[in-house]
Amino acid sequence: MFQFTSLLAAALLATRVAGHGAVTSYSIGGTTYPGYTGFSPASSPPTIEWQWPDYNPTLDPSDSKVMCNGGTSARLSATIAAGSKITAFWAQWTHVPGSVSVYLYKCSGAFSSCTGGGAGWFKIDEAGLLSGTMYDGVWGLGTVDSTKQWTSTIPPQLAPGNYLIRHELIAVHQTNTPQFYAECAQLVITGSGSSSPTSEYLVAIPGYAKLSDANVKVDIYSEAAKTTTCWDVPGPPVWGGVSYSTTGNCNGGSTGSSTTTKPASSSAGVSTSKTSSSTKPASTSTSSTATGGAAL
Ligand SMILES: [Cu+2]
Repeated sequence: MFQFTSLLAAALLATRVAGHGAVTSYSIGGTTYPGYTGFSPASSPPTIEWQWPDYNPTLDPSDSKVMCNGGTSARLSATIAAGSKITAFWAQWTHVPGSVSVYLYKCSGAFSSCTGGGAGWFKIDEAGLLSGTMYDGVWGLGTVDSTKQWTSTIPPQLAPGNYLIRHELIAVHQTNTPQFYAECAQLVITGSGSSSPTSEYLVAIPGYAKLSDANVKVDIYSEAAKTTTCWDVPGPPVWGGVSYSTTGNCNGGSTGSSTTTKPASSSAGVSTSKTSSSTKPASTSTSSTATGGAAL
């Protein structure tokens, strides 16, 4: 018994160490951009990725670490054309139930002064419960587990500028204890687009989700989960996404949409001027910024 217990403890410890992960590199147009590889922050070699202190999950989305895993700034940036693909790589990952989300944040100026603060984050890609039930269905996070990578397309209509990109994995294998893993990198997005998301797509991180939210604190081993076939990925609805899947979302995100693919030319939520407010999804109940509506 003692031996079994010791082995179990050792196994659990190993799982704890090996079970986590973080984005460790990026690829754009065939060029690999090394990221940070962990546990010993170093300024050399410089990277495009904000250096994070450890692989450990953030357990409360109100923790500031949830934004970029505690990272601050980076010395480099990568250039990518709007409409192009970026792939993030995880050196290790083991969790299957949960989601992948990808966010952007437009810096108002230089990266050195870009903190990611305020309601400026918007989601461009996500994959949650793709089919089946929460108990034993197919999860977007399973793709990261099996391939150790995730590819997204920068919305082609997006206005150029300096942006942060944030890859967020939310692992829900632990009962009522979601684990958030997010890392950020610096992108110079080029192109001739002139669009940016309207306010209902913009969130502050932290602030975008609460631990008490029904879609955040979940028990995938409950009896109810065995018959639950949808789950809303935490955070705002996807803006300007290309070929992302809302299959398995209870409400197609929070937009009420049930489409599985949004065309690149979709005008939903697109704003080319600060006064545009006519394209809000019908189910959005938040008030406009003009009337003091609080950011999510
Ligand atoms: Cu883990």
